[in-house]
Amino acid sequence: ISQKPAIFLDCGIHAREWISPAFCQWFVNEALTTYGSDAQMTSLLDQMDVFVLPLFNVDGYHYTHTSNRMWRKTRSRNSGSSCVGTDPNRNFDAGWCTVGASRNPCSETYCGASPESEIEVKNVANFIRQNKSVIKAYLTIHSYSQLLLFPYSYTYNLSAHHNELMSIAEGASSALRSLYGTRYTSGPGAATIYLAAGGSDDWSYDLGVKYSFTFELRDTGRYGFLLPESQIKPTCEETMLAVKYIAAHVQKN
Ligand code: ING
Ligand code: ZN
Repeated sequence: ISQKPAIFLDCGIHAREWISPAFCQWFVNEALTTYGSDAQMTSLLDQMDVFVLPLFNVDGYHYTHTSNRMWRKTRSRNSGSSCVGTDPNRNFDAGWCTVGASRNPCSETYCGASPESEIEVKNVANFIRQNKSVIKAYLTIHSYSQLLLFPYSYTYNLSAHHNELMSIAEGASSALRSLYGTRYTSGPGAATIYLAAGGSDDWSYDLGVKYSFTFELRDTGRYGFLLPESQIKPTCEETMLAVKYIAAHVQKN
């Protein structure tokens, strides 16, 4: 039980986005091996807790290793349909299933039978609700497209903290670019990628977690979800700089 302010970080919401769980594992290793030597990591972990969910969609991720590398959704059964799975990033209770999501269980963006119908979504939402007094930031890692997104995705309306979130996203993108020159675009989800309801960052933001961001890691489409092994380490290294930039901002606020 923690009294420190906290950051919640999740990876692997979508099964085929393999660079994402790689990043959470990298983050935990960096935290454990640079605490005490890296000044920023030491100060961050002295002052804050970081809750890391290294693999949100365990069943889907497993399925991408055994049966279908391009699987996106969960693997839950849908009553009345032979199609399997719900899109966990359409299943949060944020404008649920109003735009950019489908009521068809066979769709890749199926929103589910009801908000939080997926056990993975329900449990993450419960954890964040139960700890909302300490959780100051929610970071979720996807791929691909090299974007740093923040609310809203379910509406074109700008969030109440749009200017602050945009400035943090641009600072984090600059920090990321400083290592290998990888260019990211920052902005609210709806205008930057597409309108889509039921996403986790919109839900956490509306719950009161002001610093809610969705990362879309490398690349921009040459390899897409099939990012070569040679890019895992540089992608994780540059992403760490952006995550640490956001954490530093959260720490001083
Ligand atoms: N992109 C996200 C998706 O779930 C997104 C984009 C972010 C939508 C935030 C809604 C909210 O479609 C990927 N690649 O999954
Ligand atoms: Zn995704």
